[in-house]
Amino acid sequence: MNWITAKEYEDITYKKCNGVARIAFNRPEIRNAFRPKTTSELYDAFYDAQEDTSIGVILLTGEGPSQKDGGWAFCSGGDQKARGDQGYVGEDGYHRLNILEVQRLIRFMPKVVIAVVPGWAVGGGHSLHVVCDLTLASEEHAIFKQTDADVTSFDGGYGSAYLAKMVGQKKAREIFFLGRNYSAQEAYEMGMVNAVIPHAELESTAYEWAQEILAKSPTSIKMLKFAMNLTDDGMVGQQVFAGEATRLAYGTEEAKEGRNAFLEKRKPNFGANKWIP
Ligand code: S0N
Repeated sequence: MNWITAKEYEDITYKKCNGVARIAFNRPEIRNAFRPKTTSELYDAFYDAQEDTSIGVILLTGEGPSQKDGGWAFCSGGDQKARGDQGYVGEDGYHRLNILEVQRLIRFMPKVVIAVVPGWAVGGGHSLHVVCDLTLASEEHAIFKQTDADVTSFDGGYGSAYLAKMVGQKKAREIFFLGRNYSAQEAYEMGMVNAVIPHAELESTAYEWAQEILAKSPTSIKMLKFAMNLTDDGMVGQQVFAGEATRLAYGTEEAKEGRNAFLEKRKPNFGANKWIP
């Protein structure tokens, strides 16, 4: 793997290699907690990866270990030090919840996002792994935990309701109501982790999974992701799926005739066999 830095940021790292983008939280001393600046940077990097036609898979992970104590983290959620009396305060002084915009970008982007969890996935960090398409976890260091109910947060969308679809209602309520620690193996058995990987092989395995996906049909992968999202995303899910169907329809002879007829100020002739069953 020959990762090339795609853009320099303060709170995250962003690299690319052979069709794969790697976005990593880079505040290991505080278990990769995010502040409004972090989420703005995340949004920017994810948007770049979405728009880059050479990229098909994005790995979301956390840099580490902490120089202070050697601890590993994917992300420990909202930075409690950046949280004022009214919420998370950005450098501009405004209170923001823009991690939810990052969640939506991950959810709706026509590419596969893999959470690569090298350590703690906690609070809003846990919600992020839930919203990713796949999760790979470090056998030795990954720990999954929901502290929302300890610090008066409540991710009422993908982090909880979608989690319940993934692991079942009783288990999701246990995760949120008790806030216990779960190992990678326990998370795998619950159905919220795809594979438990020895820590030293985590990154290379994630890259291999990405390469396997990259060998598939991009259109199939995109339509499958949107189809699987659709039933849980309501009208927005339908809109995203139908938007891609429209894009495909534009490439047909029928669509070209519709456009040409309008431009030539004549009635369209869609041909004798227009109502294909
Ligand atoms: C991650 C935990 C379990 C790790 O424990 P461990 O290994 O014992 O390490 P510590 O000694 O506790 O931590 C090491 C250093 O890191 C700092 N630190 C850790 N996490 C954070 C954090 N989230 N914010 C700020 N600092 C953090 C520690 O303070 C320590 O530093 P020093 O040595 O200087 O003291 C454990 O650390 C832990 O439980 N962390 C807190 C987890 C947490 O409660 N996170 C917030 C949960 N809520 C959210 O994430 C909501 C986020 C959000 O924006 C959102 C999302 C969706 C919808 C709504 C919202 C909303 O805004 O509410």
